[in-house]
Amino acid sequence: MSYVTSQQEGSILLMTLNRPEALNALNAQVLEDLDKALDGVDLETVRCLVITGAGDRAFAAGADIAAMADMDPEAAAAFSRRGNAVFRRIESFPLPTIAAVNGYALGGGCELSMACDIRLCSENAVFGQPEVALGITPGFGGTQRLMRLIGMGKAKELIFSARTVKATEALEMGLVNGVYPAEELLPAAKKLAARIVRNAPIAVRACKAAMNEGVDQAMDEAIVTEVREFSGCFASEDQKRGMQAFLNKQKNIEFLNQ
Ligand code: CO8
Repeated sequence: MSYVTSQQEGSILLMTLNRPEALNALNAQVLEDLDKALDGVDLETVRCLVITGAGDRAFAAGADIAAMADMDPEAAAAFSRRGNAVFRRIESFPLPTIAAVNGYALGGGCELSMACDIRLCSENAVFGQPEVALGITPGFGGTQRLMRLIGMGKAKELIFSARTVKATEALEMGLVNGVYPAEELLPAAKKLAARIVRNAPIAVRACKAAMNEGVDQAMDEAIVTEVREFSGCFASEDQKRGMQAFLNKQKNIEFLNQ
């Protein structure tokens, strides 16, 4: 029995946090199972990950408060390091990732969604980093990723006040890319994934690497990163196929991931 289930549909892998009785709260076992689910991704056949939560109430309502209540600073550091390591692995995973946020994404749940490349959410979604109301800081990347996504001022407002935001406000502040009625969320995430996986996988991966690396670099260094990723594509079969197809006015070509 795992707290994370994986279901492959063509070249899209749907990963579901499966602990609905606790609103998919993240304890050590859920983090472990998430890590194992990433180990199990077949990079030959999967081209995009969609991550969601089981049930109709929550993506994840945070790190498990019951599990954290009696931690000392050493145990808290170990838990924070573990969560950060798994989320960093998701952020730098060599495939595009979409969070389909179906309800609460609080604390660690918001942090998990932010480790994904793109966030789509349901109309009943609620985002926030309410940790200071519990006497702690965000500990799975929230103090770092929220400000990168929505800007320092807004991020400080939300984190210092522990205020949560509903889907429409999350959309306005750029935290999510789209809001859908609950039943349309997964279809919309899969539709976006299907659009992504039609493109040359090596090029998509290279774009992700260039953007993830470049965002923390000075522009002169970031351009070097882009040149590396751009030129690397020219060693692929798919670059030749893609460009030949254009020149031959061929449509709907299939990329080989080679
Ligand atoms: N941890 C553990 N259990 C949870 C959590 C959680 N974060 N959230 C919900 N649950 C459980 C509830 O205890 C309840 O269980 P039970 O039925 O056994 O009592 C069940 O899920 C359903 O929840 P509620 O009854 O509370 O449902 P409501 O509809 O009344 O409320 C809320 C929904 C508003 C989402 C509410 O559950 C809530 O406020 N949850 C906590 C949200 C929160 O504060 N999240 C942040 C947690 S801290 C964090 O994520 C820090 C990350 C970094 C950690 C670093 C490590 C050191």
